[in-house]
Amino acid sequence: MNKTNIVLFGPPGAGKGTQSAFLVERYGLEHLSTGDLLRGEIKRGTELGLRAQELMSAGELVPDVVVVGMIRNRLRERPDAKGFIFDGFPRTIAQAEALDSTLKALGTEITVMLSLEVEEEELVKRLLGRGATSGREDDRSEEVVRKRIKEYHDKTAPLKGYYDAQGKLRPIDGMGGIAAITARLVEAIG
Ligand code: B4P
Repeated sequence: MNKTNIVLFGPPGAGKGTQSAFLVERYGLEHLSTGDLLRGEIKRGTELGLRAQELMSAGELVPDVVVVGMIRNRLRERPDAKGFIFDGFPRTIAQAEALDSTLKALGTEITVMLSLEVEEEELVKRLLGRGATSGREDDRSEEVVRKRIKEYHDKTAPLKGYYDAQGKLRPIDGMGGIAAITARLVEAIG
């Protein structure tokens, strides 16, 4: 089956959530954000949410087994989707391998990884800016924001090599205005 499956990649604050909203509308794809799914669990006060909350507010990643399980369930629930935008997932090599094998079992694969490239000080500025109004605990303190960026460099950035080896990495300049960045993404999707 010919689905379009996009990994929208980048450090915290790179614009993954922001840009996903535009791409989902333009291409009619399903949006799968592990951050949003986890925040939903926290809001509902589930056991999983309680566990995730502590890690997220400390700027750490939630265990692979938790997020992989959530994504697998969503993929199986939507066999007729035109494709998916993965926003904030995968974040570790183990998650990427699990995603590849799940998609393979469903007869499809990742089409492209669009990697938003943004300078660190701009990330900190954006996240603290959101923290001033959003009530998101992990956006409030500079210490936690920098910890999230460090987690990204340690555990998540190596995924660029993983997708590059499959010929699927497309770096995108993520600096500048939101509309200009959307235009770059649309051009890369083609
Ligand atoms: P996420 O919810 O994925 O959040 P994020 O990476 O911090 O933000 P995102 O990149 O989507 O935000 P955006 O730039 O759009 O993760 C939160 C936490 O959940 C993680 O730290 C982790 O604990 C956990 N988690 C999630 N997925 C996981 C996984 N797979 N494995 C393990 N743990 C996981 O927006 C940021 C701000 O910038 C906004 O205010 C926006 O308006 C602004 N902005 C965007 N583009 C801009 C631009 N061009 N110019 C100016 N401002 C801009």
